[in-house]
Amino acid sequence: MSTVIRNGTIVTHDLTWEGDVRIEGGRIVEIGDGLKGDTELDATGCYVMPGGIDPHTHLEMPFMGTYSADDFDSGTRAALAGGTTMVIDFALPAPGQAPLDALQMWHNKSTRAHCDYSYHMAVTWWSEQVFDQLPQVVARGITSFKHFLAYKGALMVNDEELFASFRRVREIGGVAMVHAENGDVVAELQRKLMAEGNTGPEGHAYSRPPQVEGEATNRAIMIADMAGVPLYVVHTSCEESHEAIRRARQQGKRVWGEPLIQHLTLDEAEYFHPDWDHAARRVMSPPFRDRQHQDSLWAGLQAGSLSVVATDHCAFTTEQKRYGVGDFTRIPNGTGGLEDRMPMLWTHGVATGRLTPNEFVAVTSTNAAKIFGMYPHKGTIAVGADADIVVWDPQKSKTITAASQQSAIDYNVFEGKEVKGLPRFTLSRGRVMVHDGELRGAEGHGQFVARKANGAVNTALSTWKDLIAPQPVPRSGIPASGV
Ligand code: DUC
Ligand code: ZN
Ligand code: ZN
Ligand code: ZN
Repeated sequence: MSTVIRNGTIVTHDLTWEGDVRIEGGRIVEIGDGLKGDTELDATGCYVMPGGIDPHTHLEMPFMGTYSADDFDSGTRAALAGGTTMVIDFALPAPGQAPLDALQMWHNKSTRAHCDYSYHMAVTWWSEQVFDQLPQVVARGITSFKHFLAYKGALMVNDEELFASFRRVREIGGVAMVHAENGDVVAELQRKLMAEGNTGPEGHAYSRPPQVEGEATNRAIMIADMAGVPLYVVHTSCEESHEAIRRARQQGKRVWGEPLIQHLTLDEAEYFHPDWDHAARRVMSPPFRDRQHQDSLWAGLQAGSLSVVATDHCAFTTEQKRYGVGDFTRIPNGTGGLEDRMPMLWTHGVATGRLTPNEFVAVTSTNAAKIFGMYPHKGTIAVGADADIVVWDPQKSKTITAASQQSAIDYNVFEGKEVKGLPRFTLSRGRVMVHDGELRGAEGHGQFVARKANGAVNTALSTWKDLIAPQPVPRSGIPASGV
């Protein structure tokens, strides 16, 4: 059985051409003119692009006393509805939990996925056990390691742990990732704001100014340099962080920045909305910023100093958000975006002339596939690649509304926004999962994707050659303090 996508304009991160795509056994087997297949999908007037890869989601994540509301069922349905055909979630060990045990927990959750998926491994605490298991995590196809510099008393690691983990990640060929906000400063600002009676959602924004992100990004980049490890900075939301990434890249360091679609398109004024629910639904970390920061992020995507647009999809219902009535520090942090990332980026990026269709493909799919060790298996249209494809209709439009979304929550932070540019078809390994907004989901169709180690090192102009020479990291170099 073969499927042919006919009469579309094929767009990869570097090429655009007219042609048909033939699919068999879940893979692209031929690209050419006038191809024939058992099933034919009409792509007239459409772009045929690699399906989106969102490398930053939190599905069914235990967090802030609850669980994020979208699981691998509703979350991956939302992904497909918006043209995204793969997500990378985070396996998150609880303090004291072994990484391999956390990994098994995430494998158990993801059996319901409708599209392909992988995980990053979070390093939330440090010990000889964690040190010893990281190579086994890599052997299981998980080659990127996330560190939180915020969420003091929960997920946060200190600099000693960060440096030890970064050195170990470099040694095993992985990519280090960082949530860059200074958790100590955030905790103190939270305490001060609450003591002064600033208990509402706007306190969340005041407690996490761009400076806490800029400081932590600079620190993580310098520590990554000393460890010799490539660094991926998640949810880059402001000029201070972007500036540090830009400078590092100019110096030849392997550092990548990831703006979210929310930070590109939504404004901090949302936190001052008179309706508590409205503001609390938009509480996420880092918070939305003002226009000046949004412009910086767009400029970074255009110039190439920022590499990937993600969502940090971490959805909570209004009821869950209300845990924080009277205390903004208890509002579960997170917003949705999986279904809206590609249409919003097309509408505000490509349709406005800020990004070319090729750049759109790069930042929604190809760059993530390359950085996280899946290219060209994922992230492109090429013979031999998985047939994860979106047939994108640039004329198709809709108004975003929670009433018709796949996500399990009762609102949408983009409610009422018009988008022009939507999938006509979304295919996961050759199977049509979405046709004109109608979902033909298949729970359990999604497969785990084992990823290759990136292998990049961060040696370019480093002044720390002695530290980054390829030598084993001594186990005795691990902080004795453990958790
Ligand atoms: N930020 C959020 O808003 N939610 C999940 C975790 C994070 O870093
Ligand atoms: Zn984060
Ligand atoms: Zn996140
Ligand atoms: Zn389902």
